[in-house]
This record gives sequence, structure tokens and C-alpha cells, in this order.
Amino acid sequence: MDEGIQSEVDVVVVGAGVAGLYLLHRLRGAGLSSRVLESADDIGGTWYWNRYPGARCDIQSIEYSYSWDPELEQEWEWSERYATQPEILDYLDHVATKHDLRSGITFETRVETAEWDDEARRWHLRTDTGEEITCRHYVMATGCLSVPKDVDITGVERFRGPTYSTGRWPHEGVDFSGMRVAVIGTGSSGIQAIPLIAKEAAELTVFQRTPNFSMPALNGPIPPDTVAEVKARYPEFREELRWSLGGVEFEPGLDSIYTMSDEEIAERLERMWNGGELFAAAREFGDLTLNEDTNEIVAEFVRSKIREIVDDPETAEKLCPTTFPIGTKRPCIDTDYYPTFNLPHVRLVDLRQDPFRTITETGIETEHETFELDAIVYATGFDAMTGAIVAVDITGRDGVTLREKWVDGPSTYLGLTVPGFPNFFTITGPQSPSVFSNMMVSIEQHVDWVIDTITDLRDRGIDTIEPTPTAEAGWVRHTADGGDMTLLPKANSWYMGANVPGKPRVLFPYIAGVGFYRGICDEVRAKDYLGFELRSGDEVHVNDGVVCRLQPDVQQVLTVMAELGLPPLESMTAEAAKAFSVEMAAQAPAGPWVGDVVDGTYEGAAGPLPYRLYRPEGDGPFPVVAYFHGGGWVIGDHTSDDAFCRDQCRRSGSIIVSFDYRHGPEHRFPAAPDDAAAAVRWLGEHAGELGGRADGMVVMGWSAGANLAAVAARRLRDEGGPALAGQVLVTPVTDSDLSRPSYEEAGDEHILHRALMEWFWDHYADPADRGH
Ligand code: FAD
Ligand code: N01
Repeated sequence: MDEGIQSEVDVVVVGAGVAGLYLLHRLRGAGLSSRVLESADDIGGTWYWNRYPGARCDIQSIEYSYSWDPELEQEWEWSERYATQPEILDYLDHVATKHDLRSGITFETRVETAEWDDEARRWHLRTDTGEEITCRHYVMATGCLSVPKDVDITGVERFRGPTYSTGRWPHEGVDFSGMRVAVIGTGSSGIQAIPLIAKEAAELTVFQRTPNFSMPALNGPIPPDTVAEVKARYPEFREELRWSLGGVEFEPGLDSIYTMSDEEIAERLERMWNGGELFAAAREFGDLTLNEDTNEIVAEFVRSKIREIVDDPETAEKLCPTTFPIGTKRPCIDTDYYPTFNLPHVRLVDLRQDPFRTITETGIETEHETFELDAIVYATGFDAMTGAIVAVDITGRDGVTLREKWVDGPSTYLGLTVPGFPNFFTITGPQSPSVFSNMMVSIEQHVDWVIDTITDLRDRGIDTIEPTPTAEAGWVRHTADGGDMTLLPKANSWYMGANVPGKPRVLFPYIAGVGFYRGICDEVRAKDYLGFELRSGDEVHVNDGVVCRLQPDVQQVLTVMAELGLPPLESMTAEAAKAFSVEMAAQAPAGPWVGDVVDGTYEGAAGPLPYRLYRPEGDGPFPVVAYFHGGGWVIGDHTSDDAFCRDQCRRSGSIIVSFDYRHGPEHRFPAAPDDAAAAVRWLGEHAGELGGRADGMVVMGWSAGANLAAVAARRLRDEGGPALAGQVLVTPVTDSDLSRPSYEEAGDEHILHRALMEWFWDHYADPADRGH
């Protein structure tokens, strides 16, 4: 039977964009029968639908292209650094023709429902053409940005002139010559379209609700030597992209803004502006979306450029984004966006100052004005990441629909699979890196993982694969942890679902990067589908577990430290370990700026000891915190947790006093807790002089220091001392029992392992004292 019309196949793929095309190629190669169903009348997906003037990619074309056909890599020539939509569509057409892909695709066919039949272990799909198709595996390659969001403006149906959506642009193009045109929306689509529409229209009014950050794309032909250089090493180049952060040849800068001089910051900002790349800011300032100080410096620089370019100061001010950190909404790179507002026939309306009242038959009314118009362009964005998936009625095991399951936000394992929905895969689904990356790289990685998995299951005679609830919960937690480290939740972006009324507010993509994520997906398969249940006949094989138990940043730091191959502390004498820890602390990343840092001495239990005080900016009195550093009661001092203390000072608006205390092996238990109790008493007496308030004092510590903070709190309670408002115990040592489960589970992992804990205890306290 013709591949195009079988009604029972191994795999159904929905969508014939970049992902669907590669899926079909791999499915054929694997000898799996398939149907690819596409609602459009041709291939291309994003590049089929988004034909608005100015549409082009913002990842360089030599990177935003397939890596699976070496011949194609050599024969294809991109005319520009950032190719236009027609050129990208030509490229996809060339691929489809070369590999005869259209013959495996059914066009003008929308999948409307999909239902899992647990007895037959098959999916049943129904399309808008009335066709019914049965398959073992069902793959949604429906795109992250393929469903334009409904325009939520009063009166939208009233306008009698032509209206256009950037995401559904007419194939024959639009001539705006002589027209009074409105563009609503200033995201990536609006920013690309506005300069070109302005070239044609008699009058252009841009309705802006939130200004966006944009930098010049500096587009143009790719220098021939760059092309030659990349073509000569495409395999290595692609491999680098696969293991990178964003799927592009770039790694974020590691230098902290706190160690840069003003001149260096200024130099980097100019380099960023002149970089002509989406990731130029993160290349110069690696913590751009992690650190508010860095972010504000970069944001203010971009605002200063907008003020320089745009002649009218009032318009310039309206174009300056102030309501979200830079990089937390998709940043843009543009050609002539800001200069367009210097043209006499282009006007910007700030909807925050003058909101929409209604769209009328002949134009738009805002609270203060009426605009007569000939055409309206909606550049209002997409129901991103989940829109196309839940647009299909997908019913899994036990009659549960995916729409119901995701009512509070997407919940997946790896952004690829969902419990309750066996043999169901989403390409670049929510909770995978997808839109935080060069999508070509993410798409290829997902397609390879899915096809390799399906082929493997077939070869092993396995009927179904389905993630476990434990694996799902772990992944949801891991994804959220990643997002919470960043400034991303501060923006009302489509990344957060905030652009669609009623959509749950969670971070939809996975933040830790394509290379890290690839490693995780590989690990899942290498561990025989960790986190999945496999069924064959009556046999059920459950390999339950959580693939990533650590926060992404912690995992990455541990990996880097493991790669450094540092000598284990427990192999050293205590003296050498102390010297080594001082050396390591000197190389640790710098902490944020605080108002004041003051060194002094306090009266410890057996004589004077040093402290370092961190005071917030502004006028006190401030709350005070007595802080005790970590280091197993053996290493470290009052300065070794400098970055952490600064950070706590900034975040809490409190004075942090980091106290030194006596360490083992020279001063064994109870020297350290005696000093800690003395330090807290001393702080109670001196808080006022230091600019603080003695009431509401808090004790705090990290690791062994947290143990001391807790012990000091108990002693003050029992022996009398200043009243405490609380204890902040960061990964505290809570007892000396090395039979606890964490010693079993993590006893031989990097850095803090069982042998080191034993070494610390032996230097610190006699066995008889350890249960104290
Ligand atoms: P899509 O290209 O969205 O294809 C999905 C297909 O599924 C569509 O053709 C759709 O019609 C079809 N479909 C959906 N639902 C159904 C259904 N129920 N039944 C049948 N068919 C269905 N990413 C980058 O990495 N770099 C860029 O520079 C870049 N530029 C972009 C520019 C624009 C204007 C937009 C909108 C996105 C851009 N992206 C970019 C993201 C882009 O979406 C991806 O790079 C990539 O093209 C997605 O391919 P896909 O095959 O996953 O999905
Ligand atoms: O959509 P968007 P997009 N009244 O959601 C405004 C990719 N892409 O199509 O911010 C008034 O970013 C909305 O305002 P606000 C890329 O990943 C890439 O532009 O919600 N205004 C915003 O200004 C991108 O991020 C390229 O306050 C309303 C705009 O419409 C993603 O696709 C090019 C409104 C929507 O911006 C989406 O970009 C194009 C209302 N009711 C797209 N509703 C490249 O360059 C919405 N808005 C590669």
C-alpha cells in the first residue's frame, strides 16, 4: 500500500515542519511504517505560515540548519547571515525534494482527536477529513509557535478593512502602498515587520503595550572565509553545538561584573551592541538572567542607545523597556527598528498610557483618540509551547485528557513523554530546552531520541513505554528549580504562559541548556529507560527513579569540580587542607555589592577572634544576623563565605556578621560552639553600635556553621542570652550518624562524601562527644 494512505502504521507524526521532515527521514531509515499529517498544503511549518515582511531567523543560518545530511551542508549556500523566510522555505523545499519527503506526507489534514486503546495498545486518530488512523506510536511535531493566539481586543470582529496576522500571512503577499496601517504588537514579529511596512504605508501607527529590548542584527552576506571554515569542519562544529548551552557556537562569559572595572564594563557593552547576535549580551555577561545588578547595567545601556537613536525624547522614552529584566522575554535583533520611529509618517501609541477602548468598523479607538485605518496587522504572538498540543483532543489511559492533565501547567518527563499517555511523544515539548535554544539542534536531538527509542523497543518486542509518576514529579521539580534560579519569572512573557489569558503561570521551557539536557536524555536510555514502565505482553518492567536529583547549577558545579580533579581534602594534613581552602576561596566568584564591609574583632569564649560585617546600603538600623561559615569545623574562616554573606545581606536587607571561631584539630569540641554562643551574645550587646537592631536577631550558618548556629540558639535559650527571631540553617549538619540514607545514596559522590565527613569528625570531636 502507498506510504501516504495506510490506515494502520507503526508511527503517526503530526506536523511537517523542520521536525516532521526529519522524523519522516529517520522513520524511513529505521524501516518503520508511518503517516505524517499536516494541516497546511505544503511543508515548512513556521516558515510556511510566517510570511510577513521582514520574517527571518535570528540564529545564524549556518547554525540554524540540519546536521544530518553532510552533502546538503556542503551544497547549500546561505545568502545572508540571517536568512529570510523565503530562503529558509526554499531550503526546506530543497531537503524535501532531495529526500522525496512529500510522498510520505498527507497535506490539508488536521488531526482533531487521538485516543489510546489500552487493550489493543494502539492510538486511534481522527482527522478533519474524516480519516481514521491507528498507530502504535504517536508523535506530536506540532511546533512551539504554531498557533497564533486569539486577539483579545474588544471589537476585533468589527473592522471592515483587511486584517492580517503575522503568523498566518497571505501567500501572495500584501501591498500596503498608500494605506493607513496599524501594527499591534512589538515582539519579535512586530519588530521585524514594522520597518518594512513603514517603507510602503502612507501612515503607520504602532500600538505598543510593552516595549521590547532589541539590538542591531547587522545582517549581511556571510564572509566567504567563514563559510569555508565552517564547511571544512561541519561535523565538529555540529558536535560543539549539540553539547553547548543554546545550540549555538557560544558559551556564556564566566567573569562576574563585580570584578570588572567601569572601563571593562563599558567595553563589553559596546562589543555586545555591535555583536549582531541574539546571545551577544550573555557572551559578555554570563549571569545576565541570574543577577539583577548585571541585568540592570545591560538594560540601562540598551535604553541609552534607544535614546541616542530615536530623535523625539518622548517616543524614545516610550520605547525603553522598564517593566522586566532584559533577556527574560525573548530579546530581538533587528534591522532599522528604532530609526523607523524617526520617520515622519510613523507614530508610536503607548497603550499603557492610552489603552484600547475598541476596534471599530473603520479603525481603532483608544481612551483618548480615534485612529482611522485602512488595514490592521496583528503581531500579537502565539499560544506557545502547549497550544498546538492541547488543540487536539488527546485522551490517554483511563479516559484522562491531556488538556485536563495540564490544566495547572504542563507536567512531563523530559519534555518528551507524559504519564497516562503511553507511546506518546512531543518534539520540543514543554519542559524541554526548545525555545531557549537553536531549535534545529533541539529538534534533531528529540527526533533522534524518539526514533532510537521506538526502534529499540521494536527490536526488543516491547509494546509500550510510559513514564512513571515519580520520574515525572522529579522532572517537573528539576525544571522549576532551574527556572527559579533565574530572573525569568519576573516577566509577563510567553515563556511563563503570561500572554494568554487563563494560561497557568509556570516556566514552560527547560533552562539548563541543550548539552546538559542531552546528557540527561542519554543517561535515561543508558540506564535502560530510567523512569519508564515498559510493557510487553503481560510482562511489566518498571525502572522507577528520578534522573536528575540536583538543581541544574549544583549539578554543573559538581561536574566542573570533578573534572578539575582536585586532590581530596581527606588525603591532606589538616594544615595543608586549611591552606588549600584559603586558595580555593580566593578563586571563588565574587559576591554582589553591599553598602559596607567592615572587619573587626569580638570576644570569643577564650579570647578575641575576628569577624567580617556586611551592611546593606541605606540608613539603618537593620536587622542583624550572626553567621557561621561552613568547612567541617576544620577549614574556612570569617571571610571564606564572602559571596554568600554579601548575597544574604542584599537579599534580606540585614547586617550579616560572619564570625570566625576556633577550629579542629587544634581546638576540638566544644571550642567552636563555645565561640559561637559567645559571638551571638556579643552581637546582642553590640548590634546598635554596628548599625543594627538587637531585637529580632537571627542566627545563621552553612553546613558545620549551621550546626554551630543551631547549637548556639539552644544554649542561649537554656543558659540565657539575647532573644532570637529565628535560625537559618543552610544544609546543616544535624547529627553525626553516618548510617543515614544520604550517606548510603551520596556517600561516594563528589566533594562532600563519607570519607571527608569522617575526616572532619575525627579532627573535630572525640567519638564520645559526637552524640552531644
Ligand atoms: P512548526 O514549524 O511549527 O511546524 C508544526 C506544523 O504542525 C505546522 O506546519 C502546523 O501546521 C502543523 N500542525 C499543528 N497542529 C496540527 C494538527 N493538529 N494537525 C495537523 N498539522 C498540525 N527558532 C530558532 O531556533 N531560530 C530562529 O531563528 C527562529 N525563528 C523563528 C521565527 C519565527 C517567525 C517563528 C514564529 C519562530 C521561529 N523559531 C526560530 C522557532 C521555530 O518555530 C522553530 O525553529 C522550528 O521551525 C519549529 O519547527 P517544528 O517542526 O517543530 O514546528
Ligand atoms: O509574539 P510575542 P511574536 N493588546 O508574544 C502584544 C519567535 N519569533 O510573534 O508584551 C496589545 O513575542 C504583546 O504585548 P505584551 C520568537 O521566539 C522569532 O512577536 O504582551 N498588545 C507583544 O508586544 C518570539 O519570541 C522571530 O504586553 C498585545 C506582542 O503583541 C516568538 O516567536 C520572529 C495584545 C506579541 O509578541 C513570538 O514572537 C518572530 C493585546 N491584546 C517570532 N496581545 C525571529 O526573529 C499581545 N500583544 C527569529
